[in-house]
Amino acid sequence: MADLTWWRESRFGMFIHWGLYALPAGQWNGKPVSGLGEWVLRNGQIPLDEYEALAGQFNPARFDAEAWVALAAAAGMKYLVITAKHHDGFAMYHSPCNPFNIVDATPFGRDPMAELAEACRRHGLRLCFYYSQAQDWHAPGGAGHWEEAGGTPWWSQTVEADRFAQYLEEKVKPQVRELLTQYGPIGLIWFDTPVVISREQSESLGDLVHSLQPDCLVSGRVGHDVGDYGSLGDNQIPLGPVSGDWETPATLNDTWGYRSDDHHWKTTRELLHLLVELASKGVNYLLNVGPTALGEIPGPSTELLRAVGRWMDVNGDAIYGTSASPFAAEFEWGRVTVRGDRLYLLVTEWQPEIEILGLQTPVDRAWLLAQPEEDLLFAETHDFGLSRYALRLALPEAAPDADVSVIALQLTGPPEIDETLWQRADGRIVLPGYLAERHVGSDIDGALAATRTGSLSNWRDTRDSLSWRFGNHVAGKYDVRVVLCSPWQEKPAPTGQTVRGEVAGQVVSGTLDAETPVTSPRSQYFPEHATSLGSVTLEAGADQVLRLAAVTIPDGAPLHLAAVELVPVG
Ligand code: JFZ
Repeated sequence: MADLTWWRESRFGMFIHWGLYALPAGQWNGKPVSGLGEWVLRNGQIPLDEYEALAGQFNPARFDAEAWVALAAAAGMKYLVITAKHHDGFAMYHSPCNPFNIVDATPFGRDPMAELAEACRRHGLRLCFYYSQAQDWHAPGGAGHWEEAGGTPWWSQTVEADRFAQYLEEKVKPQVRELLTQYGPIGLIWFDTPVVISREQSESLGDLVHSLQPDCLVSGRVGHDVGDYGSLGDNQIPLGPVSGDWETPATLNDTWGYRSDDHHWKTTRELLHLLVELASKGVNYLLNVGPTALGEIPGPSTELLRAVGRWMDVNGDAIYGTSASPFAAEFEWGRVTVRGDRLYLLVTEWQPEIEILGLQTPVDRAWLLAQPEEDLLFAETHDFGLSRYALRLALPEAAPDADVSVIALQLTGPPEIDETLWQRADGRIVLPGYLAERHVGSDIDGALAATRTGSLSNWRDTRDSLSWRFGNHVAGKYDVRVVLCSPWQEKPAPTGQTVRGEVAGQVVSGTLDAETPVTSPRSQYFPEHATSLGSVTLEAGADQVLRLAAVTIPDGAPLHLAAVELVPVG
């Protein structure tokens, strides 16, 4: 097993999608080509010889490895993953085994990877390579190659098994060998889109990497869960903390490779929230830039990364080397990370006072990372009746950072946490899907499942049900709301299921719909909708139980549950 220490401690890396596709930049014959920039060959159905001819025009005279790596370093990124070969099959490095490469086929004639390797050494970043092992639209035998797909639709990724095996031996393995022998130590190989690859083939690629460089990591997208760590979906934020080692690749706008008409840039605030959100769930953030055909990282990307870097200069301690929040639930004021005896509170919603529930370890000292000399005032209380631990921190009037301000808490030892889901300071009781106890009464096939990303999905069988234990310190009337989340980026969750909730001897029920969007969903890419089932009246208690059963689940409309929430009424 490869050593993941450096990768875990890094938490933040730069992704670079750079290739011939930066020349058409999302256009072909003057017309925009829908979809991802680096997919222009396929999405634009460009004849191979015309695409090959782009190499003759590729001359990124402004390419400056030092500038790229200095930018990554200034942003606080610790590793850099660059497309050595994307699905178009073009090697962006000097590949002696295959002439379709930047040194042999372009007027540029330089090897950018050699220059990047040097710059990375100077700045102490790990150089890593993206390599499309299965899809290769240019090499005979590669998945998605025109001729291989002959007769089938142009987007098909089929290929005959023995031709694919030959391509693996003749192109992929020799090129992976080149990448791991020409540039010194490589941090990881980011394989992608395994599509047609067999388990055996994935394993043999992993073995090849480890045999050449035992410390080089292999990304999960090599296929069949063979990698050293997992890759979440693009831009994906898991609903809860993940176990194991995961990374989310993410874009600054909507495209990986350079696309001249994509101006949909995220804001610095959005980027910092993503970074913080992912760190609080124990996930690495691999943030992409798409340099132009001249070799420049677009201006808006540079500015955004510099802004993130300014935040990291002050607050990096709350990110590097930390682990996911040790708390079961999330807090309404922000997110948490931990390193040893120190908790970091990453406050996104600044307020005069914040409350942390469930921390049983005493606090020694609290301060803002932006003002390390000044102590913050805090009070620890323990309600013996309810056995509820609360830590309250008084915050200065002005947030030190408009986007995310970080409070460090030095504890007397590693944090010990009471896992009860406590009613929050804002009065809400939030019961996340991923923390539900599952009662599976159906055949295992149809059973509801918690996905690796923490959401509870694919609840298809009315014999299954859920329950949560929770505590509330305020007696009163609560509206019971069921929140569905999109199972996949931007597609709304199916609705029309009838569910029944039971708490403290009271029953509420209703049919779920998509009429009321949640204004602050747990993830900005996965829309959520809340349906009210009616209200219940609760005494205060530390041992409440809410059960959720499904009365009807229409065909094709499994439940994808983000949470059940009890919201105080009146
Ligand atoms: C792949 C590539 O096809 C794409 O061009 C880009 O390089 C991206 C980083 O990776 O696309 C994917 C692969 C997997 C998912 C989404 C897009 N996924 O699992 O969500």
